[in-house]
Amino acid sequence: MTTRAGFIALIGEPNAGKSTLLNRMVGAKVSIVTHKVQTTRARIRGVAMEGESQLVFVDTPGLFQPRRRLDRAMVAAAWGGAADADVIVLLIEAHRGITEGVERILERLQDVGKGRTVALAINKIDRVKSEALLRLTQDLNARFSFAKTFMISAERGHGVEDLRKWLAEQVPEGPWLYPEDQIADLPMRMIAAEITREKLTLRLHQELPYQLTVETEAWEEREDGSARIDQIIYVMRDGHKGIILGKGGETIKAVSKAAREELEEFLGRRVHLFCQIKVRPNWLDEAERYSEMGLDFRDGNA
Ligand SMILES: Nc1nc2c(ncn2[C@@H]2O[C@H](COP(=O)(O)OP(=O)(O)OP(=O)(O)O)[C@@H](O)[C@H]2O)c(=O)[nH]1
Ligand SMILES: [Mg+2]
Repeated sequence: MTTRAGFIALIGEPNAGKSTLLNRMVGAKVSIVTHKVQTTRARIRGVAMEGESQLVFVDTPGLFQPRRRLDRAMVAAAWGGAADADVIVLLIEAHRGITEGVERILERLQDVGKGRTVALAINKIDRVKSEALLRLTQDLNARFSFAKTFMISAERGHGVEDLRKWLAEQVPEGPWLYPEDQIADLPMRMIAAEITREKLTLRLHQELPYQLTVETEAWEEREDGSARIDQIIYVMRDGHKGIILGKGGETIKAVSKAAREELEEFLGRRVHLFCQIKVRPNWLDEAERYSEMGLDFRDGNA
C-alpha cells in the first residue's frame, strides 16, 4: 500500500470561498468564514484523508492590491503558501468572472505556478447558469494552462468530491505528515481568537472589522473540566471601543455569547470567555500583533 501526502494551497481573490472550501474538505470549521472580504489573515492548515492520501489544505488570505502593512503581510503569506505547495488550486467566483484582480493573479501565477500543478476551481456555480460557466472555463484556460478545471459550490458541496479525488492522485508518494485523525494545524488559542474575530466581523459594519485584531491572552483549564479563556480585542480608536461595546454593552455581550457557544461546540466542553477591549492606535505597526496572527511582520515592509 503506497501512501501519499502533500500540501494544497487554496488561493484567489478575497471572498472567493477558500475558507469555505477548506472547511468542507476537512469536514469541520477550521477557518472562519464571513460575507466580507479579507476575512482570513494568515495561512491556516486543515488536514483531510482521501483513501491512502493525506491532503494538507492551506487556506490563504485573499490576493488583492495591498495598501497597509497588514495587507502586504497578508498577501505575502498567501503567495508564500502557494510557493510552498505541491498543488495550487485557484478559486474564481463564477458570477464575477475575470476581474482585474483575477488578471493580476494569473499574471503572477505564471511565475509562482512554474513547475507546479495548478488547478482551476470555479466556485459558487449555484449562482450562475451553466452556459456562462462553459464560456468562463474557456476564457480562463486560454489565459493559463491549468492542469484541470473543476466547477464547484464550496458551500453546497457540488463538485467537491471530484476535486478531492483528483487531488489525492496529484500529491506525491510519501508518508503522512500528520496523525490520521488530526484535522487542523493551528494552536487552539488562535482558533479561539479567530472565532471571536468572526463574530465581530459579522456584527460590525464598514471598516471596523479591518481595524481590529483579537488575541487570546490566557487559557486556564479548570478542575471541573471547563476552560477559562481571556481575550483582548485591539482597536485603533476610542470611538471603536464604544461601537464594539454597544448600548449598555449589548454588542460585546452578543459577540462573546456567540463566540463562547461555538467554542464550546468545538471543544466539546464548557467555556468561560472574557473579552476585554483595548485601544491601541498603532497595533497595525506592532511586530507582536503580527506574530500572534501567524504573519511575518517584515513582509509588511513597503
Ligand atoms: N453562493 C455561494 N456562496 C459561497 C460559496 N462558497 C462560499 N460562499 C460564500 O462566500 C463568502 C466568502 O466565503 P469565504 O470562504 O470566507 O471566502 P474566502 O475566499 O476565504 O475570503 P477571504 O478570507 O476574505 O479571502 C461567504 O459568505 C460564503 O458563505 C458557494 O459555493 N456558493
Ligand atoms: Mg478566508
